[in-house]
Amino acid sequence: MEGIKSTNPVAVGDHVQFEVETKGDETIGIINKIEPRDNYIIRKSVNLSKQTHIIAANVDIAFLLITLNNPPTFTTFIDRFLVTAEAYHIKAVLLFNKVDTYNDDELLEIKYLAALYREIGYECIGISAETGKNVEKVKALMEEKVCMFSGHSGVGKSTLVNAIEPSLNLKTSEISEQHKQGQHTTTFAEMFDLSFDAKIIDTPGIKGFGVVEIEKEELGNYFPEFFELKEHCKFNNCLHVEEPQCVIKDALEHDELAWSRYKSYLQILEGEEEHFRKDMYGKE
Ligand SMILES: Nc1nc2c(ncn2[C@@H]2O[C@H](COP(=O)(O)OP(=O)(O)O)[C@@H](O)[C@H]2O)c(=O)[nH]1
Ligand SMILES: [Mg+2]
Ligand SMILES: [Zn+2]
Repeated sequence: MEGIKSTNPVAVGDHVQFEVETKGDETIGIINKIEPRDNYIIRKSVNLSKQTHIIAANVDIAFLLITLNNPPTFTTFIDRFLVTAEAYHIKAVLLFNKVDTYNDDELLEIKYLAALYREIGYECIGISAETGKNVEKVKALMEEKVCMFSGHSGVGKSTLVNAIEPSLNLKTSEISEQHKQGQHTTTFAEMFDLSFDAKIIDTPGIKGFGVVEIEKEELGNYFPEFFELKEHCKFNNCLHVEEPQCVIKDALEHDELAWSRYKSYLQILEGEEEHFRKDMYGKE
């Protein structure tokens, strides 16, 4: 990997070339080439600060499960997830789960949020992992893809995965049990083949998907609706904060952009790095 010092040369999701060798009655595969990765998700190694750990590679689609309450998912968390997905070049889809539990006001709030994110270009689906509502739509998006499911603890990831593939039931609970008991904080990911030509990468303990270092000047590029406008800012390196003749701030004033998105942008820009890390890589 160019420019990346990784503690693990091969990650879940890697495409490799290998040879098979037989010694006595033992057969082993020897990897001699890792194909270039479309993308990869990293975390900082706990001990070696300069090193990174590749959690997974070649992820096609990352779903974020969102609930309004029980537990609450704040827009800042959603936006950080989306920024990370953009930076990693992974397609992100928002799943508003537990729609069976919401009252009319809450359903309106979901509609508002879904409209906000659809406008930017993100696919949004209201689902119920419990009743099965729109689970078929999720499955349709997963076909032929390597998928990840993220979201706070309790949003319904396991329930959804079980609804998608009931035979995984035992496995997922076993994995999380193992992790609760494990002494090591090391996270390892596993890939599961589903019956309908899709794969799930399970990354226990990761609410979002890893961390990504973003330069201040780059950050606006990962808010697609800002990126679209920014060429019209007076300064081509405009950070959309104090600069005069900033198209992003004009658009906000005219309610053409969402303030919640700008708030998230400022938070990340102002470098609540620690907070960011805890958010995106908190232990469940
Ligand atoms: N009513 C309702 N409850 C749900 C839904 N999805 C998950 N739950 C419940 O939410 C709780 C947490 O779900 P779980 O799948 O363990 O969440 P995880 O921590 O993200 O894996 C469980 O009690 C589930 O039964 C849903 O769509 N509707
Ligand atoms: Mg779970
Ligand atoms: Zn600007």
